[in-house]
Amino acid sequence: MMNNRQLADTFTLIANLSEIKGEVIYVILAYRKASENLMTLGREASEYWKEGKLREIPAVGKAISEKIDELLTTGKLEFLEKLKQEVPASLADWLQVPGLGPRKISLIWRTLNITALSELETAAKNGQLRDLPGMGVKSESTILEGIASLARRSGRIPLGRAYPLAQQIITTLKRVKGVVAAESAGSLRRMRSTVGDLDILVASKDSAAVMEAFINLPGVSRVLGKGETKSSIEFTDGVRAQVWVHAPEKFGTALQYATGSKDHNVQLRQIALAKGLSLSEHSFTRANGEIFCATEQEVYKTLGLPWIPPELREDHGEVQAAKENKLPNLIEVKDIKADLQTHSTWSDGKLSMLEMAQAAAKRGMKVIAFTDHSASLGVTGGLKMEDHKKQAAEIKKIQKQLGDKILVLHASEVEIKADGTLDYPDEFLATLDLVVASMHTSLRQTREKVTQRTINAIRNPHVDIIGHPTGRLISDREGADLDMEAVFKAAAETGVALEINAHPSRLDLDDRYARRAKELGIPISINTDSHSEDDFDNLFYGVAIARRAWLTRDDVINCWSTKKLLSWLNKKH
Ligand code: DGT
Ligand code: CA
Ligand code: ZN
Repeated sequence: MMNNRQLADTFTLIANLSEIKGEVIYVILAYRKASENLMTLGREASEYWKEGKLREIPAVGKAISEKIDELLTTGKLEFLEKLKQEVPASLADWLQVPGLGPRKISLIWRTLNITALSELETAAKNGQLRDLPGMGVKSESTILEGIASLARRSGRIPLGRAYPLAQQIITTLKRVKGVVAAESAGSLRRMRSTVGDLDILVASKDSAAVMEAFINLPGVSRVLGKGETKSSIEFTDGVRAQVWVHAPEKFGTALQYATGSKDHNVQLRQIALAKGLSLSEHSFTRANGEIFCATEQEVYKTLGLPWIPPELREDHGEVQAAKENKLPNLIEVKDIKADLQTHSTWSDGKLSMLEMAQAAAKRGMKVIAFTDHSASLGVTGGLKMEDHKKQAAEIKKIQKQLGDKILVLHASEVEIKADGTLDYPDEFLATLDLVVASMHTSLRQTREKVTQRTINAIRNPHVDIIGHPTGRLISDREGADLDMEAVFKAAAETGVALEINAHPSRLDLDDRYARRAKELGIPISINTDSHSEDDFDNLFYGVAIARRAWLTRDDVINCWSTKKLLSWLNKKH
């Protein structure tokens, strides 16, 4: 059965091939929109399908629901097979080349009869493109540059890399004369787990000075465009950034626009129109003049709405919630009082338990659980059962030194083995304060197997939390092909918590699953999975994902008082 990602990829492919074929734009946009919504859906489309409710998926109308139905029934799509006979599927990759649009692709393909990206590169190198209508030596070199930059750019940028880079850029730009404010915008400000590029907003009356500083940032390899309000650059590692400069009195409107998402902004413009206003990047306009907004608060206020936190601006119901004054009171970093997955030198961590506990206490934690790995994860120096006696004794010792600054829990990150059993027997698990169960191996098992493995762990009465449930590594590997709805069902029944692992290479659960879990009343646990002191700072990313999932303090067990947390753990054991 196809999962959401496979369905989304199919519709993106259809959109791309249709574009090269020359299909009308609104049809292409409909496919793209459906693909996007499938990617961000909290439940599998196949679940809606079983209930006969495909049309309830946003942006899925009659034509697309019929295609999903065919794909789920047969695993294939006649329409796509026909389309591929008209337009070879490998041409879709060409659209990724900067500077190459569908019309040129169609022209090159039809004239030279080439379909592979490597053939395109050869043709450009051999000077075969310059004589095609509308092209020249310049377009040849643009295409070659585009192919080279595509090779450097390996897809979207992980938030953990984009965020610190943007902070550096912002710090530099704030020092430029005349700059009143500088802030991130786009998907970065919305804290998506990956971003396409970095968008930065600057308030200044002297745009030229900002642009000059921007294109001269260290590590810039190319200037993609330089203008009065907007400039774009590419760094040597392929990361792209753009800056928008606006006068301080328009900063609110500009920031709101550049933060997006596009779909959120469409909603706002509709509200504006209903009030007889037109909202642009610069201002509101109405019959008798313009309204400028220096802050975002004023933009939303003009629309009769409370300010909406950027993490919610995905057109996932936030505008309606704002209208009804039902926006969630989103969780913040300072609400987190416990870190329930950390590692010490007892397994693969870099610091002793005492050092880790002190570092956590310094960051305001009241509870820390040491979840050193269990034995079967050999590479991490996992603990055998007998090792735990010694670890327990050391915990007792350091607890005396720490006093009531922070409570140390003796826990374990127990491996869910490939056969679905846990690494320690139940009698032993019962002796621990807390059990996190996770998978690190055999993630590519069939959906049935890997789902059953996770459910076994959830149904074990000693397991409290499932660590990084899907096992995805952002930009390295996809998560296991879990039947998430089945996992959620088991977790809801047993009251086991699911983790949002805050490490920026994981961010697992992601926001759409975390939101679905909340809907089903499943407790969430946000943990840093720290192996060193700096890792504790990753909490910020985990909380960002939780905010994108609409989570409040009450949804997250790490925010509870020590008393409530301990009584929850006791009840489970
Ligand atoms: P990304 O970079 O792919 O992760 O996604 P975003 O959301 O950062 O999108 P990007 O970088 O293409 O554009 C930055 C912002 O600019 C976006 O969040 C909203 C605004 N924007 C861009 N294109 C359009 C558009 O066609 N219409 C509207 N209303 N806003 C746009
Ligand atoms: Ca962006
Ligand atoms: Zn782990």
